Amino acid sequence: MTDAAAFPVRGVIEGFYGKPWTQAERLDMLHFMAQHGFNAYFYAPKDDPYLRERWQEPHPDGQFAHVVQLAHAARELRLAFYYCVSPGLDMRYGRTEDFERLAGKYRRAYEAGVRHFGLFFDDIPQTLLHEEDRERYDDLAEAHADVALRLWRRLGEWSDACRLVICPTQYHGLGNEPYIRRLAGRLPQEIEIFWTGRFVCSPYLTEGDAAKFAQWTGHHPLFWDNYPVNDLGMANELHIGPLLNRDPALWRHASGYVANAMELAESSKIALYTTAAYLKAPESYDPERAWQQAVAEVAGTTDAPLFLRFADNVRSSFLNEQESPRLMEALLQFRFQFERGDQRQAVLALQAVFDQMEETAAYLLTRMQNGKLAAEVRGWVEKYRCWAKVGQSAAAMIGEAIQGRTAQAVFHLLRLKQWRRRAERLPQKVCGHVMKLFVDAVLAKATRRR
Ligand code: 14T
Repeated sequence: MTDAAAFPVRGVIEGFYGKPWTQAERLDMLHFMAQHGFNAYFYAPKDDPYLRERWQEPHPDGQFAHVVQLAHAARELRLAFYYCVSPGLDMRYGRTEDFERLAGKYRRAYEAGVRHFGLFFDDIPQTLLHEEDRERYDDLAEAHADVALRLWRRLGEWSDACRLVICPTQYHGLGNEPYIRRLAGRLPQEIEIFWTGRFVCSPYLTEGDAAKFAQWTGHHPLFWDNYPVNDLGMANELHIGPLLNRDPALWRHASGYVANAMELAESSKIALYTTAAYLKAPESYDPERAWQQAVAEVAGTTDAPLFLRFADNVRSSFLNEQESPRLMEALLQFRFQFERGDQRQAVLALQAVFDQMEETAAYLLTRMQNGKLAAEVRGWVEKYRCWAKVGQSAAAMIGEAIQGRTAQAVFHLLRLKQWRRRAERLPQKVCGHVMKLFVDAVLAKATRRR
């Protein structure tokens, strides 16, 4: 299978809630994307007010100049630049006046050379807001289809090179829900429809689901994958693990695949690198191998081994339940050895594990080559360091206790509790429940002994 046969659209969307990327971050991301085989960038930050709350107003000149600069940079790099407007918070869908405002918004981008457009109806109320629209349309789907079709016609009058992507209000599910069927049924196949899969954040995307969506709606879905995005309720997770559980045959029924990125632009490149590997050759995608290569490229080959050691403890996301697999293994090993008899040996090995963890954290906090990556992940590495200190204290405590040195053991117990309090005050998710479970078990034993 060749590249061209797989996903026709291979994109990244700046579509998260939170601080939009800076212009420098965007330009850098466009280069990264071009280097790795992506072919489309979607400009849709939720917090650019002129795309959403104040969609009716034109971007101020300075900000629009940035949009134009991006569009030009994208063209140089042979990437499609999608300009995405979300009028659904207050648009009166049936009013000519509102439609002309909307069309004017796209026209300005068109005149700057943009040919790819997004019309987004996501994250708005599920019902028609205005009395006049309720009189005019049967339902929300009919209103959205009407606006989309009028826009599609208008874009066609400007140029037949124009492309249009719709984000429906209901963008997840099976594709057989009334809204999406009524909307999609009215739109020609050339208008693409975003879909996040069964869920907003879908743990799996399968060929079967994509095929059913296509059957129900008559459109091959344009997958909007909410990974690695970490906004809203996911803000304490750092999504730097590999893309997982996307069906190797997904492309057979998809018009494309677009990854929603994190506000942390540099860190996003790690997951996006693995996404690019998946998109290039979905059938032979090897997540672990792609991940190692991703970290080698983004963190640099010198730092990659230490960075990977850390990254193994920030795996949890809706894609992955199992946190800190290597640490977990070491802790199970410790319990086994300790209970089997060779307690001193077990404690020494445990100490080595946490010493290495502490050294890794200290290195990443002070000496990383990629300063931007270091700054973005700092909070998570600090948490990692706290857990290392907790572990070191626990190991030292156990070591003293088995030699009957109670006073020394109590000293380490107090240090353990101090570091644990510090760890618990940091909101970042690191090591999942692995360290907490370990510490609880150790403390339960320690208090039973005395
Ligand atoms: F339009 C979409 F396809 C989509 O996924 N929209 C948003 C997206 O911008 C956001 O980054 C993403 C991840 O949090 O989820 C969607 O936003 C939501 C989803 C919810 F379930 C916002 C509120 C929700 F309750």
